[in-house]
Amino acid sequence: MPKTNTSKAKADLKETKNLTTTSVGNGGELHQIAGKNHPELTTNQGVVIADDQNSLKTSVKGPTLLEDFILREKITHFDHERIPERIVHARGTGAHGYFELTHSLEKYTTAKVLTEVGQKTPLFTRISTVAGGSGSVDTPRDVRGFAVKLYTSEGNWDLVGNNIPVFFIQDAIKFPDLVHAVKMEPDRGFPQAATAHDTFWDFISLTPEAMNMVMWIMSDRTLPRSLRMIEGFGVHTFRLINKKGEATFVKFHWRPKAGLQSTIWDETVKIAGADPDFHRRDFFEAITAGDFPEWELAVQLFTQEEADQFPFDHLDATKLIPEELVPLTVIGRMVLDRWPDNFFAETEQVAFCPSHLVPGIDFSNDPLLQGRLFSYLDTQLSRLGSPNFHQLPVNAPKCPFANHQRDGHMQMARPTGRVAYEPNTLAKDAPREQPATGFHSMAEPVAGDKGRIRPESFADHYSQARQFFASQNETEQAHIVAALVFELSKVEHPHIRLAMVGHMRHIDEKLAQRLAHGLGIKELPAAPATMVTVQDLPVSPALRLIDKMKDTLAGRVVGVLIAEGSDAKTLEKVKAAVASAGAKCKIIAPRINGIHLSDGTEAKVDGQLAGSPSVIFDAIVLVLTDESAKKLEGDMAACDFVRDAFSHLKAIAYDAGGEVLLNAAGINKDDAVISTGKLKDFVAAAKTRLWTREKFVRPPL
Ligand code: HDE
Repeated sequence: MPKTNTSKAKADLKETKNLTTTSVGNGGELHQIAGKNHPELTTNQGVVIADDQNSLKTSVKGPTLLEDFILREKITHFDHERIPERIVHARGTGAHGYFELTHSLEKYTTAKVLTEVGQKTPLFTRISTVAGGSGSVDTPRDVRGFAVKLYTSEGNWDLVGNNIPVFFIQDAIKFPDLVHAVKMEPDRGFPQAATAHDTFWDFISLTPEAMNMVMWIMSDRTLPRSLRMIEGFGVHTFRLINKKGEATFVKFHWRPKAGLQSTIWDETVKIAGADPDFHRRDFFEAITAGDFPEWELAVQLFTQEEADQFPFDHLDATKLIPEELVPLTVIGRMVLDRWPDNFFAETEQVAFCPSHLVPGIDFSNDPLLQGRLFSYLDTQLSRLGSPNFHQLPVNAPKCPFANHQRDGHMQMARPTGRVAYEPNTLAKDAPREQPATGFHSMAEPVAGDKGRIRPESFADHYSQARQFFASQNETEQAHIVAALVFELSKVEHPHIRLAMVGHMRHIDEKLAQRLAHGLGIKELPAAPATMVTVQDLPVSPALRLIDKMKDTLAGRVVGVLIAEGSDAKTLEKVKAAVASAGAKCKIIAPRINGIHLSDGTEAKVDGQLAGSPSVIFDAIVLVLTDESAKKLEGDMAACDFVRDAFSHLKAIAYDAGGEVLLNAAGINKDDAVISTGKLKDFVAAAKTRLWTREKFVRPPL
């Protein structure tokens, strides 16, 4: 080792020694460096730690001693930091908030959370993807889980739904098969978080009941722009029970105040690389900035008699009830206004169970729901390792709770007294059942033969899928076709592709033809036999996505590309115009520091160009000098910034220098490529995507 290095090593060692010898818990040098009087660092047994930098060794270069209980405690705890991730919905983002009732459902239910207008019920919401592991990206094509735990005054009510109102299967017994088919293939361990592979489509092609859901997942509903911009659905039919014990069926809908907003597939794929945490970061930034995500809670209410008239079974989770048939009534709002203090303690340990409900709400006989009532409690036991998971702060009810359950792993409660049973005469203050106010299941008469039976009324697998596709506009239909072509082109087995084209013939003959064309299949396969005739249900505009996008820029982000010498005044005007529309600008430049504007001031840059592609913005602005634009012409990151924004149908504003870059990137101006002289027009264009541009950048299949 050269002499200088040796002396440096010695100096380092000395420095470390100095620090550690003086860093004892009662205010040593380290604490002085930090400049604060920190609390003492201790072991889990409360012993103050003198040195948290070095393990205990026999001598300065000797082996580490087993005796080092401080090291062993720290490492052992670390080794056990992970708990089993959720088998599905492992990747999720959560936040605290409240539900405020604005319209009483007193006529239908006794549940206070749905009858006490103005009451704010605290809640925790977790939104997730389904297929990927907890470390997977935020933006695969996937259903989003939408789970809400309401800490009501009568106990916890978990409404564990999805952002799509229907599901793949009708009976819980098929769930493990569905999940095994969609997850990474077991022999190779890939693909992660993707449906575009053989086992998924093999299973689907043999499961006609999944076809309605297939239409939904191939639509842009599975490519949300933000978790703030998705709907949530309880999916199953539930029941409300009123004072008289009368039941009314209910479906729950969460509708985002920000409206729906999705990304374009090519954009989604690029976002995954640009920012794997795109949704979590967006949620975090919005909530911590005070721009709280908000949803309306709406219900569809109907009676058994009305349900008997529906052209499908309301207990079949592969079907929805069109809003045109049973309109939605808005009854309240959910606001998420607090980011968790600790991701693991709250978002990871939160344990949702559809079986958690409160008096006045009841299950229906949906066989999928019935299976879920078992599964979630079971999964929490394995994931959280103890029947006491309800004692974790994020899971504990906020109303009083007491019973005679005792002991078990990680028991945190310290019940007193000798009585842990009921009835009893020995403890006057022991908890007792409450026949009048306690939870009652609806007294539903049940008759029939026991058996593994599926109702005939569940047999129509195609009509609602057909209705969904027919209800989409031209762009939405084109995206569904493109998604199917993309997914099935990844499938290696031709017979699976053929089978899927066959199913599509029941949904829409033209769709089947376009799909066959996109897959290079010359002859259309026969459509599979059906048990019932496929119906032509009326078109339902409420099933569209683009129509549910809001004409607003609020809560969105505009990326502004600047470089050396960019015009300070134009930049100010852009910022003001975007801010007055309720959105924010992020300033992007070739360097994070040292970019000077025309007035000589140094610009505050939010992102470096290569690491901030336009896919992470809703619209872009180019504020450049001719000179800097010329330099950027040779930088593919700059050209892609512009080209991707154009290809993803976004609005682009440009000044004179920006125009140089536009030309270099080969952009033909259209209605959404607008001069910075017309910022009002730009803001209007940025509120939506220029759908008419799509045929020029992505010819429909
Ligand atoms: Fe789930 N599901 N699921 N699911 N599900 C789980 O529970 C299950 C279904 C949903 O953020 C698991 O805690 C079965 C429909 C969400 O923590 C597990 C069946 C809907 C979440 C489970 C279904 C959902 C889960 C895995 C068929 C929409 C995440 C970890 C009968 C209405 C909740 C866990 C969170 C999670 C089982 C079908 C939504 C294994 C057996 C339908 C949002 O218990």
